[in-house]
Amino acid sequence: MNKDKILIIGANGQIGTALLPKLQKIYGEGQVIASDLQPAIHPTAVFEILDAKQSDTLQKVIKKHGITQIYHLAAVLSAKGESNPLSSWNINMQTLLNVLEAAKELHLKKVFVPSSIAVFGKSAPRRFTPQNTYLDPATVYGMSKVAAENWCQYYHSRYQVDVRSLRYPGVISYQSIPGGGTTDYAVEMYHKAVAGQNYDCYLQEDARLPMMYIEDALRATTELMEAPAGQLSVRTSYNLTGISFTPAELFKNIQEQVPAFDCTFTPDFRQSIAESWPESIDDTLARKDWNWKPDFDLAQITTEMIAHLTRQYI
Ligand code: AKB
Repeated sequence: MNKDKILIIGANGQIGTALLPKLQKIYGEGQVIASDLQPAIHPTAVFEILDAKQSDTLQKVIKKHGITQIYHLAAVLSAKGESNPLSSWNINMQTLLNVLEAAKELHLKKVFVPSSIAVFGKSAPRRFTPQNTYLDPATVYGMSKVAAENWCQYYHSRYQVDVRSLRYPGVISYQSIPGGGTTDYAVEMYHKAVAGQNYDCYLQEDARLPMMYIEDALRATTELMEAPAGQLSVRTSYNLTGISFTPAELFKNIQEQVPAFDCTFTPDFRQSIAESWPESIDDTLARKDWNWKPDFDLAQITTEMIAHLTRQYI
């Protein structure tokens, strides 16, 4: 019997919504506590309204439920973060530091903190971006993730906190609509196509970015968390790759299955964020250390997305 008790912070978000049932399956429904700023959107979950900026409240929830692991998924993402940089920095850093302190003081077994391709900026090679390269992000979100990665490594080496992290690419999911990211266009395009509407994309048609299907992102997360600690050579955050495509390629791919769908391209400020990010990622270390291998290519993602969203729209 697995005695671990998991706290998800940011359970109403894109990753949290999909990760909750997966963790419930692994650990048992009563063993996973979902939390967010707003009331539960998951009818089956044990739920706490939690503002992780409040260290006392966070520690109370951890003690109340006997939490042993935290998945800290709450963050202000790249596009939204630019509308209020200081507040975004404060939210992203304060919540992270509260989680790491709680993990240290309350001797948690493991913590997961997502990072992002947003840690890279213009100085990093754009193709097959290596694990260790320049990190000069153009967004406050990216800056907060670079700092977060270093704080994770610091808490691991100084206090032996077993904190693990992945640099997620854009994640494509049907379970919820993402908010505030630069890669959100991909999910929006699927929704419009299935709803029988056309889409005006806010990125240029050739803005190639690393992306990943939610099932791959969830499997990467649980595989990293289950890997023996001794196998992990990266304690900042692992590069992680699925596939890469442009908005034009996604449009064509969707159109093959939804011939009536049309898409136009009207780039806005998010285009310059996309241009500062890699086109593809070298995730050799993830493959070597914990046997990472993505499953889904673009055609499979499109088939899955259209099937799932069609059920939601009828
Ligand atoms: C965003 O677009 O901000 C996120 C990310 C790549 O971290 N989806």
